[in-house]
Amino acid sequence: MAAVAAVLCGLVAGGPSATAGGKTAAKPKLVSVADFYFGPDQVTVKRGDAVKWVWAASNTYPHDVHLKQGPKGLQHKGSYSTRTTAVTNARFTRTFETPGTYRFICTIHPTQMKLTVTVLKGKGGS
Ligand SMILES: [Cu+2]
Repeated sequence: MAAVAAVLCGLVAGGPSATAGGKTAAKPKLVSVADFYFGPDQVTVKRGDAVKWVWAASNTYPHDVHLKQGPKGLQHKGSYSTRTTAVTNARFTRTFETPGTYRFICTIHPTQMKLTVTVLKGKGGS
């Protein structure tokens, strides 16, 4: 039957489909966890970007990263804090999907070690 051939031709037409979007490969912002400061102590990222904390090799005191206050409606708040109180050789990376202001401290040195992360509404990676 001729009708079958016509249907097959219709399926082949159309050419290659457009590839969807580009990869979001923005590098994380680095924050040093040191005796007794976060460096820098203020970081601004776009929504979807990550912050990576790196414990300094020169540390002689233990430190952690603890989210003291996050934006309203933030889910899984506990996942923004480390469980470790490492001295050196520790890393902690967290991706920020909820815009707003995040205030971090080291629970061992809460008055000295403070960090503010601001997450902008615009999507990162462009
Ligand atoms: Cu500390």
